[in-house]
Amino acid sequence: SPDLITFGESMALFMPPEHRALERASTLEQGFGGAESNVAVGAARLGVSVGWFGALGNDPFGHMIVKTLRGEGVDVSRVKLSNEAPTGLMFRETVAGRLAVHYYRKHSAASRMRPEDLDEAYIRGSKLLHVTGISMAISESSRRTVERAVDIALDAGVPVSFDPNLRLKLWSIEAARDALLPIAAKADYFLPGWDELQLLYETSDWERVAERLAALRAISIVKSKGDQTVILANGSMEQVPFYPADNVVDTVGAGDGFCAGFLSGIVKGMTPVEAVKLASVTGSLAVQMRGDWEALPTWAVASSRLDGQAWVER
Ligand code: KDG
Repeated sequence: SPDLITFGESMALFMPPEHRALERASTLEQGFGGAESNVAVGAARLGVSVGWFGALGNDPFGHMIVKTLRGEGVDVSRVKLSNEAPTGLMFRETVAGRLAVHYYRKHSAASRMRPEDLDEAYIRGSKLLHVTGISMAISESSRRTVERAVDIALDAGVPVSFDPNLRLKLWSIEAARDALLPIAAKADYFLPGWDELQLLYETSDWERVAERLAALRAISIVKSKGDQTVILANGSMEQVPFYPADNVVDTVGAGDGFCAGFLSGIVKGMTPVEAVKLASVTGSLAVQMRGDWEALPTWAVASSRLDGQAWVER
């Protein structure tokens, strides 16, 4: 098995040319995204052995996704191409400066994922399993699939990483709390944002949130608290300032880029603080191109940023 394994729904992504609303666009740029496959691409570029799986439609979009991931060096040997249901779609536009995402993913192939579809040996043979709350939101069977995968990993002594990835377009905050908090309680690495924590724990009081996090067995990485990342582990707290992001073009994917850097650092044997520094570089680079994962750096680029090396332009 690859060292890092993740799974979830990836969707074809369509975006109008900049400054156009979808209603008025006559052409759309095609790409794809999905929180977990974004992480997989990021890890592969950093030189980590990584596998992503999920169900896609046996259709042009499913083929585009699986071929691109394979080309990025992600192991896609466990991907299922379904003849019964299509690849999910999403459309993204910026209206009056605000991002708007439109999902067409109900009854998609991924939403039909079932626990029985999991290749248990593949998970047991890995070194780290990464799951996110999006797969718990898209359907009941997909939620059970995440729960089962987490149990398979933990039973086999494989650490589990969990990004809640709260998407309130997909479910209510109450349903999200019921599903996400038990996984946060089981995980080894918990990677929420401060905005998500306030919703999950129903308070904006940092002290109270920090207490809840301290009660978890996980190392908690609060990805974004102001312009810092906060690491809570074994009763201690550390803060790592963000790596500066210039040329911000598209902020979607920053969190996944961060996770890709963090998990890659952990797989490479870094301490959590070192892994967060790498994550801060990868997250800051993720936002500099349109699309979720296109701008994620190779190891050569990320490590030169970490070392503060000057960039030789030509
Ligand atoms: O984190 C980015 C994801 O939100 C995006 O790629 C799409 O997976 C996605 C989702 O369900 O929102």
